[in-house]
Amino acid sequence: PETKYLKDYRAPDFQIEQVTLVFDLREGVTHVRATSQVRREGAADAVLRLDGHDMTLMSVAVDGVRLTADQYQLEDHHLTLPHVPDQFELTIENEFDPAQNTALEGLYVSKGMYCTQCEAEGFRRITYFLDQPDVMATYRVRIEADKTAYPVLLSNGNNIEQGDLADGRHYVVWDDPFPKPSYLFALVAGDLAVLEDHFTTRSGAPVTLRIFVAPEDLDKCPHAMDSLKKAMVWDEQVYGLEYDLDIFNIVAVSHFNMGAMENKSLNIFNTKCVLAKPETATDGDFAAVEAVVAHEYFHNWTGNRVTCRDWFQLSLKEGLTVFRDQEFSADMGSRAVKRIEDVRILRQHQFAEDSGPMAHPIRPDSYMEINNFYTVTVYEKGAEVIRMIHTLLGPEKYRQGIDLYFDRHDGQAVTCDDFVAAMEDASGVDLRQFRLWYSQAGTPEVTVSQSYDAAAESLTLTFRQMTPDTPGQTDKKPLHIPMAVGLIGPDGADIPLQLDGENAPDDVATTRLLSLTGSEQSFTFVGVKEPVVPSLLRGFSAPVKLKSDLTAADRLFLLAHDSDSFNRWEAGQEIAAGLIMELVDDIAAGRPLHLDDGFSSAMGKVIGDLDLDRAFKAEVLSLPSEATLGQYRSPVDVDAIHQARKFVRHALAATHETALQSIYNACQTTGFYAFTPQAVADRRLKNVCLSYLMTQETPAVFTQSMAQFSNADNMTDEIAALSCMVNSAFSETRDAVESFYAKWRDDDLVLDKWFSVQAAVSKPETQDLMRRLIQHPDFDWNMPNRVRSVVGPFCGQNLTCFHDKSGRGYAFLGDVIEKLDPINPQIASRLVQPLGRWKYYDADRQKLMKATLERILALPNLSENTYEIVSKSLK
Ligand code: BAL
Ligand code: ZN
Repeated sequence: PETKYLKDYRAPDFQIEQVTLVFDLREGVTHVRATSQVRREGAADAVLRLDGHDMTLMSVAVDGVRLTADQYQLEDHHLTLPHVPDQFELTIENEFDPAQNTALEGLYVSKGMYCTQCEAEGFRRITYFLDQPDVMATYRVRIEADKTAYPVLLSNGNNIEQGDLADGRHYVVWDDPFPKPSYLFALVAGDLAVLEDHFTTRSGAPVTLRIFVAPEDLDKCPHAMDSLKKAMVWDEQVYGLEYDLDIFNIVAVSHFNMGAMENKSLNIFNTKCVLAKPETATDGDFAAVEAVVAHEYFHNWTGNRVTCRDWFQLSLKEGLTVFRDQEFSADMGSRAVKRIEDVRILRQHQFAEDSGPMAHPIRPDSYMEINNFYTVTVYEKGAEVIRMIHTLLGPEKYRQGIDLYFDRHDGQAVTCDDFVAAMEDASGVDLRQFRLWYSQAGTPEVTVSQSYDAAAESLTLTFRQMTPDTPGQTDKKPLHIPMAVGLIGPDGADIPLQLDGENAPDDVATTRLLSLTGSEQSFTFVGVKEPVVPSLLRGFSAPVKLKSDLTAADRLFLLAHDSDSFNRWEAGQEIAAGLIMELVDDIAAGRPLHLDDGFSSAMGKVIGDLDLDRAFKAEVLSLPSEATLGQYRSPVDVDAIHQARKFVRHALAATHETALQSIYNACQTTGFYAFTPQAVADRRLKNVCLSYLMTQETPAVFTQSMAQFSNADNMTDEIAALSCMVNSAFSETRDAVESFYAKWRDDDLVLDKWFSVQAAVSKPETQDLMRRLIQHPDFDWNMPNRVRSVVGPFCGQNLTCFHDKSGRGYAFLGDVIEKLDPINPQIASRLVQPLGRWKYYDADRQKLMKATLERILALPNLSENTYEIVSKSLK
């Protein structure tokens, strides 16, 4: 496959200003007629080269005159017209069968309904077109289909005409007045139920809101509708952005590669990210629906009104929109917990990506297959970069920058540089060095040391930064890192901050933002009358790895006192990670295991602290994951990490059993399910306590789990109890697994949970179980959610099984990729990625992992998606 480079970008030679599409949807074949108004923008001799995949071309006409075959060139992926006028009408007719489209890109069929996914390059599977985001046209779309099977026909914009046709067919015409790139085109045809609501924008414009779903899912829509209205209000209040059309539609689709898609006025959602009711969706699902509904809605401005010039700029819209949805969720629930959750994801997944074979900057320089770059780096690290701009500018100047960005670029396809320039010009803050965050890959490592001068009453913090080499990038330059710092006095209170050479501050701000710009830099705080403990990188103010000379006692002090809740949590995590890694050494050396008393009593205080927010308490009690611990050291000893972490959980539970049990009892929620921060916190803490208690494997606690499982009126409690039981040794667990299946076998999203819970069980028998799960009558290779639910937890969480030294886990993944790649390359290329971390494992596992990658690379007709990942993984 060909590699595309950012440096090769050229503005298009032609623009398509308007396109009229006519879809004739019939059993076995869909016929498309596209009539485009084309205008030359480049050289007089430039040829018109259209993109197109997997279609049968029927005819091509220029200004109504049909071309003969010698007047165009048709290749696998292109249709080229060598001689065209400067301005003309191009009419193309083509056919394909959406029912055969298992890649789920372009137009396809999911459970009897037609739907589309065009980002990034799906539109070229619908018609021959200039399928790139800097070509922006207005669209008029006529859809014709059987009226009984497909009563609902949807596309972007406004419904301007509809009527009946012969033979029981009907048609609808949609018109979208906003010019848009082809990736935002959408079409849906199906037999769908609808939840309808209304919103009035702050300037008084009425908007009809609709969520279309399979009829049996109608009772799972109210939460998404509620989330949509909250997002609309939030965007008006926080960003001054209003909705701009009369209609906003959401459609839920079962077979979907992504979480959701922001097509103009017709968002298409994976059912998983839109459907929720208490009996079937967990609190985590409710939160995800709220976040994703908001994310897609926010794209209407950050993505649609202002879009990307090219796909290298993907983070322009994704990083910014993730930052917006993170802040929205923080405002809707607990800000402190949201930040912790986001940083957990960043560390576990993005830091891993940044240290692996696919490491890339948030604005990549090159790619083979753009679908491989919808990554945690472009999205989550991209959001951290926007967050740092927000931090450096402050909220007011950030908002001025946003306003200037829209003033300058509404209706345009632009670059990340355009965004940063608007921020810089509006604020006067120099972001020249900061721009390196867009072009440099890798996670910066910041080392800090402190020296206290009692005589001078000063504390000097010295920071050093270094960004490791990543594939294709060496000798990294120092970055502009915003480092939020506080100093905590012996009484546990923050002290006022004054840097050497500064006047005493007017305000009593106790968090100070330092700008690290050099590879080594010192800051001296004066007026520090007593030794203090520094609280560094407050709120995780930059996506870096911080190494400090804080002692274990300092960290215990921070865990008890830090006013920055993120750092308070962080101190606990750091202590836990340090202890677990020491236990890993003990296991290797054959020493007996012992839980550190200081840590145990600190955790005891957290457990017993009645004033501590319950959601926060649950976060502190949740130890770093095995995957996160695996990043501390190489080669990764998966078995020892699992054993050590399990030992700590078991020992903490044994010591604090009574307290854990009383919290469990105190957190029982009563009455109807509510998705409120307090109720969510109660359920989360209760279930964290249950999982600790279950480590003791007593019949009493098993009975307690079984009772919770049987009596639960919500999925959060039901699946948490099931998960506790399947990880225990009690044989009665089998009954619970079977009864869950019998109860939920007709609900795809719940059944996904049934598969996931089993695939995550760290027991030797899971190897055989995995083989049975992919043979199960409810397993379906064509359903991305189902495939992910089985393979994802096995390879991502169940590290002892996936990395079993026999190589059986790797062989399983190899078999999965062999089967899946021809069906759905996008999903295959995602799932194969854990093998790319081979260099972090011991020699025997390295050999097995590489052999599996080589086996995949040798597969005939391997997709470009999977080829890119596997070939880069083997370098
Ligand atoms: N644009 C692809 C899906 C999303 O990020 O919203
Ligand atoms: Zn997005």
